[in-house]
Amino acid sequence: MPITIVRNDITKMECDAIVNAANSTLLGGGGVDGAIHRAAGPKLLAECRTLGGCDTGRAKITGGYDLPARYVIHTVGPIWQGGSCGERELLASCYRESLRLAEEHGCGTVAFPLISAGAYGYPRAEALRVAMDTCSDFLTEHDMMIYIVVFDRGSLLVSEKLYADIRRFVDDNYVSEHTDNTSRRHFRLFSRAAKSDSMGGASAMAAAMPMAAQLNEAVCEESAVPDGLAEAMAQIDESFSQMLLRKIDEKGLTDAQCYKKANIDRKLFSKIRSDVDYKPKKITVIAFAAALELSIDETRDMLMKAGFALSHSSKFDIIIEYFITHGRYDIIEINEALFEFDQPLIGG
Ligand code: AR6
Repeated sequence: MPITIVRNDITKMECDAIVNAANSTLLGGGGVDGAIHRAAGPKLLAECRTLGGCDTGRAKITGGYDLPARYVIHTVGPIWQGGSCGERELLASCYRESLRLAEEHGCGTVAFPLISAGAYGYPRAEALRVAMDTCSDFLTEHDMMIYIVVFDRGSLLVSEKLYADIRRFVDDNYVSEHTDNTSRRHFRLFSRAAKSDSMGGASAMAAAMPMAAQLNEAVCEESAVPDGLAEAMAQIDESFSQMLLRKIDEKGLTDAQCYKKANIDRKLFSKIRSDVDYKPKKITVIAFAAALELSIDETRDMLMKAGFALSHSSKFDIIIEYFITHGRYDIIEINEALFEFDQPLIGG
């Protein structure tokens, strides 16, 4: 997946480069800057001394020394002054300049902290939005894996209103399903089947397959190929891959427009394109459904082609349903919300 949000200490990230939220002296400080210098060791400071500082919105690169990362890219974010002093453009420039340096040094994976969102006071949700928008713009022209590393639980990463709306939607749907006895029985059966569905693993349907296979075996005892099976197989439905390619054409998108919008990398898309029976992960199907702006029925249909469903027994599914039924298809926004609710992110 080309861009993803993770919760981690950036000094532990095993990337080609990690980015440091530095100050203009480049001689170390508190926050993530202090953590990076501590983990990299004194040779990092020695190299930083040779760089002659750095302007706000610009970036410079050094070795990673004792860090798992090969390089540290030092960038200086703007100090938040209320938002009308060019902070957004300067912050976007930090991401752009860092990515440019990363590319010049052949980096395939880069991890950013939320620059300016600590001591420099940039509101977290807005800082995240600038990070996501700038990185995804960069990815429309370049191939790279970008991690946005969020360290602590602080203020919300999505707007309070959106958070409250989703919370209400989840509560309404989750509760109604669980107050009904019949549904509760269904839920138990479903969740047993779904135990192996780790979003990326076998689907609930696939998990239920052994039972279906046993039944089939009993039915088939007398003849190797039961009557009608060959005919039924000949009428097999359109596959996930076929449906995806058809929908891309119907929406008038190019393949690249679609997979980039879906936050899926080119290699994964090529695999799907070249294998008519490709079995995608659930998070991949949903990312394509959002990129193609499918209705909720079309989304269910596409999920079914891959052996998945949307259920009210899963918070992840309800959040996806919220965004699709509200016609909100921005993958960045969906992922920010999923992250906030501790759910897996969508994409490749
Ligand atoms: N891993 C990932 N993120 C971290 C870590 C970590 N180990 N530690 C903190 N953060 P800040 P700024 C997050 O203050 O706002 C320094 O003194 C933190 O929660 O480090 O750009 C410099 O020398 C926050 O979300 O950087 C400058 O003087 C984000 O990193 C000044 O602070 C950035 O917080 C720069 O301020």
